[in-house]
This record gives sequence, C-alpha cells and structure tokens, in this order.
Amino acid sequence: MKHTKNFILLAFAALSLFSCERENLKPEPQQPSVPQIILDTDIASSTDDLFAMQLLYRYASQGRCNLLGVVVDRMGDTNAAVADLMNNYYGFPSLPIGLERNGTYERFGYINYTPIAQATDTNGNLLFARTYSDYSSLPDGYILYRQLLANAYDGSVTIMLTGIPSTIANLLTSDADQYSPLTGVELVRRKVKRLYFMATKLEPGYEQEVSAGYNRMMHPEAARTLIQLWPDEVDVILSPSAVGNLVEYTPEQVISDIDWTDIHPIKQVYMRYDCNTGQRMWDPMLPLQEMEDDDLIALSPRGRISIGADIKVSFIADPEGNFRYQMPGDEAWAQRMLNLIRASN
Ligand SMILES: [Ca+2]
Repeated sequence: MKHTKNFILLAFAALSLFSCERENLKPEPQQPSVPQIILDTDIASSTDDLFAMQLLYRYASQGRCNLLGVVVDRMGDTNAAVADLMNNYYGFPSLPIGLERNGTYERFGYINYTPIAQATDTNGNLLFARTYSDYSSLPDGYILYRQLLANAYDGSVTIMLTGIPSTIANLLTSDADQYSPLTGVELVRRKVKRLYFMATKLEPGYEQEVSAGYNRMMHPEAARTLIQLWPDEVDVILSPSAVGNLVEYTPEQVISDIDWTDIHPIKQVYMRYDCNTGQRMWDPMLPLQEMEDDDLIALSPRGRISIGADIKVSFIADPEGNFRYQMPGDEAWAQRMLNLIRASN
C-alpha cells in the first residue's frame, strides 16, 4: 500500500514537472501585427470626425488595423447614437462604444444630429440601423478605456483623440477597479503606444501658441490634466489646426462624390445641414498619419510641452521628449490628402 502511495506521489511530481516545462515552452503572446486603435471623438462639433471614422472603418475592413472601440467624448445620447449608426453602416455593429457623462455638452460648434439619428424611411423604419436602443446602458467613456486597455497587449494601443480631452482626463485620474489593478496613468504607461491629438495652433516657427485650439478650449481643465499627467514614456503626436486647414472638402464635392445613394450617413448630414461653415478636414490627419506612408505628413523634431495658466502650450525642443507635432504641407500635398479622404467614400 505504501509503495502504491509513493508511486502515485512520484507520478504526480513528474506530471507537474512536465507541465511546468510545458508552461515554460509556451510561446510569448505575439504583439498584434496591425495598429490597435481606439477612436475618441466629439462627433458633433464639425463633420471632419465622420471622415476620420470612415477612413478608420475602411482601413479596418482591409485588415490594415483593428478597431478596439469608439469613445464619444461629447455628452449626449444622440452623439452616441451617431457613433452607433456609423459603426453599423460601415460593418462594425459590435464595436464597443463608451460615452462621456461628465464633460462638455452643448457649446459652440455643436451640431444637433437628432434628425440623422432618428431619420426614417417611407415605411417609418430607422434609415440607419443601430445596435442599441437605450444609450444609458453604455459604459462611461473612461470605463470603456479601462476595459479595452486592460485587455490589450502591453504597448500596443494607439489612441486617436479627434475631440475634447475630457474622457482621457477622466481615464488618467481613474483608480484601480474591477478591470485593472492599475491606475489610469499606469494603464496608459503600460498599454498605450501612441496618442494622436488634434489640437494646438503650433506652426513651424511658433513654438508658443498664439491661442489654444478648439478641442482644448472645450474643456480647459481636462486639457491641463492630459498634458500634466500623460506619461513621458508614451509618444504624443499633435495635429495642429494649421495642417488640416489646408484640406478643404467642399459640401458640393462631398454630395457629388457620394452619387450612388442618398442613404449614406455622411451624405445625409451634408444634405440636411449647412456644412459650408469654414470647417476643414482636421481630424482625418490622424488616421492618415498612422495608416499611410511614414513621410506623408512631416513631423517636428521631438520635444516637450508645457501648459500655461491660459492653457496655451509651449513646445520645448528636446531629443528625448515624447511630443511631436505635424507640419503642414504645400498645395499638392493638400490635394493628395483630400484624394485619400475622397477615396474612402
Ligand atoms: Ca472633432
């Protein structure tokens, strides 16, 4: 009996040794081969967010990137509904959506998208399919960030912030929760590869801003939190308004380019609203930089950013710095950028 017991114990020991060895042989999890992207959008400030989204859906459909989720950083269920119908229209009905509930609501530049979200066909059915009927069930934007980052490979996530920095600020000030034992800052430090932020009025030769850009003015405290808490180890690429300013997609051209249907969310926006408001293709500069050739949009040398009491930022050149900003191109460059946006329709 004793012998049998010893034999069983030995067998167990051998088995556990074997499984330890198997554990050691297990390959390291592979880094994803394509960019893993979270879009953080104010969606109803101007129409350029819609084109940034359209580009991302197209790249994702071609397998060139993976969309992890959409964060709607402007408050309001209608804005979440527009993100939802965009996800559905472009073939991503399961893409998670998070909604800001402690940020900016109706400030200047706000487009009320209710007629798009509620548009119906002649039978009274919604013109654009949606996944959700009740947007109160969506997680807060910063909670979605925490879920997505907790599940991502280390150093793998690219964030594209084409809107107001309130949700990122809420992420950065968040504490450990059921999704991760890490604070928001630690989650960003560990999981995020790069942040793109459509912001600033920095231009070559202007190392100090002349005025804070729109996205930061929408929530100055959040802008300060982002710049002060963002980890030095994680790269940031700013897209100053001077870059997108050069790329104009006129409302007439948008409508005539989408000539095969009227049932298209961007075309519906252009058919129902006066979009001739001086807006330019600012936000698409983020996906274009990430997904197209490296030399498509020139970048400044590396540096650091400091933020003053007036939330204007100064750029201090530093080869070890984690901030760079995009540089505007010439007329031929602007045409090339516009063509890439038009090709995504
Ligand atoms: Ca925007």
